[in-house]
Amino acid sequence: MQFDQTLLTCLREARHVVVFTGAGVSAESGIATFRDALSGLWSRFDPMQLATPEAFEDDPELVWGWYESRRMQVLGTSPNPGHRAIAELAKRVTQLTLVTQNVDDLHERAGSANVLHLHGSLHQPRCSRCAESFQMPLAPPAEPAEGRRLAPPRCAHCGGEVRPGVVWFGESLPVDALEAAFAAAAGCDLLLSVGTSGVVYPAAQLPHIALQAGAAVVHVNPEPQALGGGREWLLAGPAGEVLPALLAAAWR
Ligand code: BJW
Ligand code: ZN
Repeated sequence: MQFDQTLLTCLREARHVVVFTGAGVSAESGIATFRDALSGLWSRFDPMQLATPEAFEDDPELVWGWYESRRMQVLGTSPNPGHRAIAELAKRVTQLTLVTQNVDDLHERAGSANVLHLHGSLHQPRCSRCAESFQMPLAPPAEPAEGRRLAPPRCAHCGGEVRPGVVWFGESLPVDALEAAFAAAAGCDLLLSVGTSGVVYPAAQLPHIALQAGAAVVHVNPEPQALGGGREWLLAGPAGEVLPALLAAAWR
């Protein structure tokens, strides 16, 4: 794989790198991206419709069942070379801030620390009424026979329904994580945007903030991306191939 020399120098010399990831970084671990059509028993449903507070209010068993099946899928898979290359990059540069939109824990399992999760986590459910966190058993019950519906557990504190600890459309992002991510983007030398369609706000602002602050922005994505100018690059390909090759080329 060939890389632009200016880009390699930028990466090697960057004091602060921000890595901003989306569902594409977990695709090679077998986790479908958010905008891929759902498969199997879930193929009748639209994730845009399920990932809302209204959907949970209308049909908590359907929504809880969907999130439990996704949590099971994540527990059954492993980080891929893309996640591992990001953890490795943190050892090579002075400062690295990892910001993810993903609700899985594959970055952490690849060895990344202090990951800023903008859209929450599949693994931190909480009470929908009093917000008390809920401890999920590591090996939860298998999906029910019909494969979809599962009654959410009840909060030990107030009896309310437990909900997934993720950020749904129309909900606020965690303020501390969002502020830290914005500050990192505004202060970095280079932002690597990996495997995101960049259509969900406010997270999608991060590459723009970095560009406006004069940083270089590098997109890693197999699909074409609109590029703004000389300090923006596309490395076309899957993250699990591009990122290890990029590190090998920059620190050969
Ligand atoms: C590979 C690959 C490989 C494949 N290697 N790459 C207009 C302007 C601004 C905002 C809004 C607006 N209209 C509405 C809004 C608000 C809304 C929003 O942005 N909507 C847009 C759809 C327009 N935002 C919100 O509601 C947010 N809250 C908010 O703004 O609060 C204030 C407010 C309230 C009320 C009204 C207005 C404002 C909250 C957003 C929460 C998003 N949550 C989700 C669900 C989380 C739980 C769950 O997973 O179920 O987060 S939505 C979903 O999208 C998920 C993802 O994190 C997020 C981003 O998706 P991502 O990661 O980019 O995945 P994909 O599938 O889209 O893309 C995958 C990419 O990977 C593709 O490019 C592939 O090519 C690539 N790829 N294989 C590398 N191997
Ligand atoms: Zn409660």
